[in-house]
Amino acid sequence: MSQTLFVNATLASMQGNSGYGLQQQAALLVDGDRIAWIGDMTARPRDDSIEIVDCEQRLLTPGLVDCHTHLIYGGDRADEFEMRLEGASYAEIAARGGGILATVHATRQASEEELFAEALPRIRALLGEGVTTLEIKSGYGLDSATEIKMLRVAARLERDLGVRIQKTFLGAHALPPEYEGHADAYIDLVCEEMLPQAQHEGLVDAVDVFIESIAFSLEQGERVLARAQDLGLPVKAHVEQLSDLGGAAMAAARGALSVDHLEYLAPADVAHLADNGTVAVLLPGAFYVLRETQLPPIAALRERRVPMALATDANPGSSPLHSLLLIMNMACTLFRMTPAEALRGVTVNAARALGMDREIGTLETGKKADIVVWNLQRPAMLSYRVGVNPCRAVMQAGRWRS
Ligand code: DI6
Ligand code: FE
Repeated sequence: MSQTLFVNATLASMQGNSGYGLQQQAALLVDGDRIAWIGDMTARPRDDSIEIVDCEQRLLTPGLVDCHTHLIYGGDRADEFEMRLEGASYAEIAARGGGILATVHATRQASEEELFAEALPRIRALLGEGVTTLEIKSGYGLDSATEIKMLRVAARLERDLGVRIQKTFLGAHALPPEYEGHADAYIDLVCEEMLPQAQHEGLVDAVDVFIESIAFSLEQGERVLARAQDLGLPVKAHVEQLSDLGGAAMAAARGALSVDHLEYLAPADVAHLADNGTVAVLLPGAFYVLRETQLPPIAALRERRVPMALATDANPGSSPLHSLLLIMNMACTLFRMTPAEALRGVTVNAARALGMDREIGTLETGKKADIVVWNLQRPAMLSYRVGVNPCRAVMQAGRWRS
């Protein structure tokens, strides 16, 4: 099995409960697809058969993790972008049958091949900045066939690009037009037909639901999560994005991996996340695009030591963004998070949000060798500079990405 030894590295290992877990003058040994040893340069293994990579003091981090995306979809929503510039709100556009439903229409029309081709440049943009694991949700089909079509595209992206993808079923993302006025009947369909079918095809790693005034009620959301858990699947939820319906407390009480968005989360409800080990996934891209002014309760999350993750929320409506480095900058600039919190948000805490933290998210002996070499020396530089991609090389599970 091949071995690679990184020498003269500055490691942001992300081990420990805060900060970067920084190690200067470090060496790291990869054996096969895993990290086999990390230590001081002076104690490095010396064996002529090992391939040596001299990092020349460059920064090494774990592969980045984008734990919340909707990057498979048909069409675009540039027209709504223009409508919002003329004063229409995101919720008003949704109420008029635009928004998520406009994308549902385009996604139903698109072939699997077209969805794959359209998703490629988006996912490549993420990978080019050091992403080695991402999550992709369904939710623009809202019928069994189209939800399954989307999840198949996600599975094919994983296979063809050699990147790790968590496939999340989001059948309860919006009410499809054919069920208007019959939301409970649609939830029955999601629970009894759509989700079991998608799971039967081996396409579901986790289940999500959108609990919001423009989507589903707390009670409907809970039915979906309960059904998912009956089927043995991990759950998460879009909650408190535009208003406070109490979704975070409900999902956390059910042991959700994460609750996502959270601008309208009441600081008092942060305790539910802390008590249940639920990750707070913050999405500054949607905050920025929708010109939201209500900030998520960062101080309360920090105080209760709730792990905060960050993600692109890449989607055609509220976050047409495909740069995790830009998201880190936004988290610092808009949410006043520290650069260390931002990097934890796209590594160790994002891995936790996917339930994958035993395998990825830190540079640690025994974990998968997902490693990014940056043309940088200091980790704060990742959040600081915008528009220059400092990614030098990416190793995924022990193999260099070409
Ligand atoms: N919240 C979001 O930000 C995305 N989905 C969701 O539930 C937006 C989806 C879209 O506008 O297409
Ligand atoms: Fe989302």
